Amino acid sequence: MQKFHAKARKKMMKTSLLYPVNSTSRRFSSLDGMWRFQFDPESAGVAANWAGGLPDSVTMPVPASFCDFFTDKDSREYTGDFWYETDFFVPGEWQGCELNIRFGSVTHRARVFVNGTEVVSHEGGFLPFLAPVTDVVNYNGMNKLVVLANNELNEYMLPAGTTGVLSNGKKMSAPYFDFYNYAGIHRPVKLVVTPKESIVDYTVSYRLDGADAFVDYTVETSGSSPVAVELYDAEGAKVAESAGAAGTLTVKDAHLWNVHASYLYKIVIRIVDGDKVVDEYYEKIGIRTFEVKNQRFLLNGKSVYLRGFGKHEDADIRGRGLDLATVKRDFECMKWIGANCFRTSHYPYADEVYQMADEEGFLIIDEVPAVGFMESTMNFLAANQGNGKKVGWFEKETTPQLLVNHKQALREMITRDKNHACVVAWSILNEPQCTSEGTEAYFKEVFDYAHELDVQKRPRTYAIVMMSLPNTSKGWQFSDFLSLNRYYGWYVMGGYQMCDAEVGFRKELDGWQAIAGDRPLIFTEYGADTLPSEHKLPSVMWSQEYQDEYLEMNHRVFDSYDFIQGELVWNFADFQTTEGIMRANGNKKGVFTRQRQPKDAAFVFKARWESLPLDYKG
Ligand code: BDP
Repeated sequence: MQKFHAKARKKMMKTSLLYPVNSTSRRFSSLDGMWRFQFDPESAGVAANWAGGLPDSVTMPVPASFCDFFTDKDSREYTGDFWYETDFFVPGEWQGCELNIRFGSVTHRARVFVNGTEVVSHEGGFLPFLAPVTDVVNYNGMNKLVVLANNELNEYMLPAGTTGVLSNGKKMSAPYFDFYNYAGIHRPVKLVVTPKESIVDYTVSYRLDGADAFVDYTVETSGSSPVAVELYDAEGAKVAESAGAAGTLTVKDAHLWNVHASYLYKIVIRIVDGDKVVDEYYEKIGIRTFEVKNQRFLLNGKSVYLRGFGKHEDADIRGRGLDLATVKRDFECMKWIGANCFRTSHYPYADEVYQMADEEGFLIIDEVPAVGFMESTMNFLAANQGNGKKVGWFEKETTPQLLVNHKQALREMITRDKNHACVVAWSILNEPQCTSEGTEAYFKEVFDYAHELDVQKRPRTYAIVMMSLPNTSKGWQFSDFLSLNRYYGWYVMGGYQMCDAEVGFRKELDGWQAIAGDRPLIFTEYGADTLPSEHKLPSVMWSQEYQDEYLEMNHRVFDSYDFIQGELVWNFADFQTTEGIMRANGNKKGVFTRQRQPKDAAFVFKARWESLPLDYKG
C-alpha cells in the first residue's frame, strides 16, 4: 500500500461540507461518467508517475463500486491500491474563484492528484471531502484528475477488519463486519466553484413557542463581510429575515416538519458588501424538535413510536455506488409498508438519501462506520477470521489511532448532516465489544464529542450486541436511549425452540427495564434469514413461513413492554456479504429481496405498522 497520510492543508481554512448548489455566486459541474481505472497490486503507481496518467486502464463508471462489474473472481475480490482517472475542462471565467473538487465518498481512502500535483488525501470511505484545486488547474483548458484509492482493512479504521495474503500472493480483506467490502468512487464527484470570500458552513436549531418557532442560526464564512439570512416558506413567500453571522429567525404560525408530513422552508444565506451579494447559499430545512423524555421519543413534543429498518447502501451490479433510482424505490417501499424511520447502518449514507428523507418525512438514526469493533471468533462468522483471543477492543495498541479516526468520522458526519430535519439521533457504534475495562474511557470520549459537535444535542445511542447485558455491558450508561440488536429465535434458540427463545428474550428485557431509567428502548436489529424461494408448512428456518412466525413472536414481546418505543427490523433488503457457510450469497434477512420485491414478511409489517398509531404506547 502506498502511503496514505493526512496532508497538511496549504490553507488552514475549514473544509466546507455544504452540499453544492448553483446560485448567483456559485457554480458546480458534475464530473460523473465513464472514467478510466487500473489495479495497482504492487503499489508501484506513485513511483511510476501514474498521477500523470494511467498506463493500461479499463473503463469504469463513477459513481459505483468496481467489484461487481468484473466476471473474474480476482478482480471482484481485489484488495489493495487502485486508480481512477478522468479529464475535465475549466472555463476561463472561473479564474479568481475558489475551485474544489468534492468527492461524495471514496472507499476507504484516497489521494487525489490534479495535473500531476497531489492536492488532498482522505481517510474514511463514507463521507465527503474536498480537493482544493484553485492553484493547480489550467484555466480555459483541459485538466487531468487522478485518484489513488485503497480498500485494505485494518483494526484502527472504521469499519474494522484485517488484510491477509493468500497462498497465491494476493491480498484479501477480511471484514469484521457483515457486509461486502465494496470499494470505489461511490458517490458523485463535483467541481465546485465559490467566490474567494464564501459561506463555509451554517448551523440551525429550533425552539417552539405555541404556534410560533424560533430558528437560531450561526453562519461561518471565510471572510469578515456582513451576513444576511432569509427564510422562505414552501410557496416562496419570505417569512423571516435577520442580519449577522449569528441570530434568530422568528417564524409566526410555523408549519412544522413531521413524520410523513414534511414541510420544508428555504433558508437563504448571503455575504453582502453594501448592495453587492458576495456569496449566496440556500438549502431546504424543516422546523422540528426531537427529544427523549420519560421513556418516550417526542417529535415536536408529541410521542412517536419508531418503526422501520436497518438498511444498507447495496444493490445489484453497482454495489454501494449511489443510484438515485434505487433510493427512490427504497422510499416508495418504505412508504407502502408504513415505516417511519431507518438507521443508516453501518455508515453515513449519500447526501441525497437525507434530502429524500427530509422531503418524505422519515426519521433517521445516523450511524458512523464504527462497526467490527469486536475481537472474537465471530469476526465475522467466517472461519478464517479472528484469532479467538478475548482481548478488550478498547485496550489494544490500535485504540489511540482508532479513536482519532472515530472522532474524525463523527466530526465529518455531524458537520455534514446536522441541518437535516430527518436526522433525529446519532448512532455512535454498532455492536462493539463493550464489557472490558477500556470501554468506559473510550465511550465517554466519543459520546461527549458527539454532544459537543451537535448544537441540537440530538440523543445518542449505540447498537448493543447479543450477550452484552445490563450487568455486563459498560457502555449502555452513555446512551440517551437503548438500542438492542437481538436474534432470539434465530441465532439463539431458533426453529422448534421458539418458545424457549421467547422466555429467554423476556427475561433479558426484564433486566433492561429495571435499569433503563428515563431511557426508551428500541430494537435496532431483529430478523431471520429467509430465502424467497422457500415455503414450508409447518415452517422450518429459512422459509418464508418461519420469518413470519419469528416476527410474530418478537412483536408479541415488544407489545408487552411499555418502554419499548421502536422496532427497526434487520434488514430492509437482502444484501451482499463476504461468502461463507453462514451466508447464502449474502445476508437474506431482508423484508424485501435485493431487487426490492416483497417477501411474505412485508405484508406482515404492512398490516402491523399501518394499524399502530403514530404515538403507539404514547
Ligand atoms: C449484527 C450486525 C449486522 C449483521 C446482523 C446479522 O450488526 O451487521 O448483518 O447482525 O447477523 O451482528 O444478520
